[in-house]
Amino acid sequence: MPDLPQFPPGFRFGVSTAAYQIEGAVAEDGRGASIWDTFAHAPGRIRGGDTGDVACEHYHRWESDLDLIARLGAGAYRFSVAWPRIQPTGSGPVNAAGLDFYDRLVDGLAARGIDPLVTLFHWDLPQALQDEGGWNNRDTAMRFAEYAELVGERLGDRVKLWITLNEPYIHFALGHVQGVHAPGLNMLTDQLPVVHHLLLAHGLAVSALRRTSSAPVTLANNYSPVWPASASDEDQMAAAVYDMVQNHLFTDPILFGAYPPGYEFLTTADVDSIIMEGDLEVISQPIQALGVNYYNPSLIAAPPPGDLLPFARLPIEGYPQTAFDWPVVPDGLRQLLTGLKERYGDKLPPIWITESGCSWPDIDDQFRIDYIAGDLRAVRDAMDAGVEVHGYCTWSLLDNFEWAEGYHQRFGLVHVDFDTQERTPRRSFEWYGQVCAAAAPSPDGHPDPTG
Ligand code: IFM
Repeated sequence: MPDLPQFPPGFRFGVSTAAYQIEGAVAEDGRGASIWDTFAHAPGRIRGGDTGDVACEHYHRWESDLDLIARLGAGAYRFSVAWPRIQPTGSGPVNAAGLDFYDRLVDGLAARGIDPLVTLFHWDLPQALQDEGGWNNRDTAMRFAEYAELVGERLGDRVKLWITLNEPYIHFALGHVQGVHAPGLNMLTDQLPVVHHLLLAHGLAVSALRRTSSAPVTLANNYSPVWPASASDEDQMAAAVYDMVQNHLFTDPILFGAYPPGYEFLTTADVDSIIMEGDLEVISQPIQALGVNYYNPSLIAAPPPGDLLPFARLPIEGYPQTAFDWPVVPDGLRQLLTGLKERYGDKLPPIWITESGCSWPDIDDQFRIDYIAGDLRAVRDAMDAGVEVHGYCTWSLLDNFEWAEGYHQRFGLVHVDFDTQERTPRRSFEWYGQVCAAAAPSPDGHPDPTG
């Protein structure tokens, strides 16, 4: 093992990706359009005019990409299923070719001894559902449950961990409030329906997956420890609101069966017209793991006078910065993990770090090695403080389509030349391979991801 603390037997190391960011082949084999196809093709939305049309051509290169994961020696691969490949318009009969693709992928992983960890929604909502109101429409949650059932029926015998939603907070905040991600909305009031329907979709999908698979189910939230900018009442208050929205809004309803105090500011409507009787029971049914994505803390101050948001995010200075200008604060991961344990206590299921990584372009990327090592030490520190963590997936296997930043940010252990599609493992690939190789098997040899 490189210079890192030991992880307990059975702790898993993996890599993560997502469909729209790597697959390409957006018009092949019956795939329908997603909100990201529409958004990326709208002028001025994505840096450099990039789109996910081709991305890493993973749809065609999946076998050699799985060979790379096998060469890395990772025990788990987290990928997402593109809903518009399974149901091109988000409802109705299955598109067999789409489901067959993921079936082959899962079999390909099994053949290489890699556990599939499957995300059902990594932001690529079928455009036809957006045309009906998207997550603002309660019906989208029902459609998501049907989609989850279709995928569960087909892959449920082999998947090792289900992740219903990826980062609902980011999808909500960047896609529906700030408008810098698809679907590009700027909803400044009445945001609660989007939040609630995402949570309801999660809950209904848990039921669908329980009917079709015995694998554990979770969702992956992007958490960020919140640092108030000062001790002033105004900054403390703004920080508390921010903490509620980013860290509690998509977790309290699931683990406590109730929205966090203060959530009502998200709507001017009567909340009972949005949260129907029985919804919170559906949302709060047991999950067997909690997915944690971590990138950096948030420094929060009171907003400038007249601002529409109740908080302001300030830059964090005095730390190294990634190529994306994100501060590198590994101890933030320890803070957030111990904070989750403090808040949720016995209700907190075992944690999987479903993402952690950085944008760094060099092939000789000591920066990324240090970054991942820092986060792994933070995870180990949190475990020593009593937090149960079962696995760690780094973001990402490959350089890929980084949403509004197009191909300008490179998060991969493997460099991708987007002109030739040539893959070149970075130095971090070899290093992370040593981390994976040093993982101690569980006493029974091959653990269940939450076992
Ligand atoms: O690329 C994204 C991923 O899709 C979701 N989590 C954060 C990553 C880096 O921005």
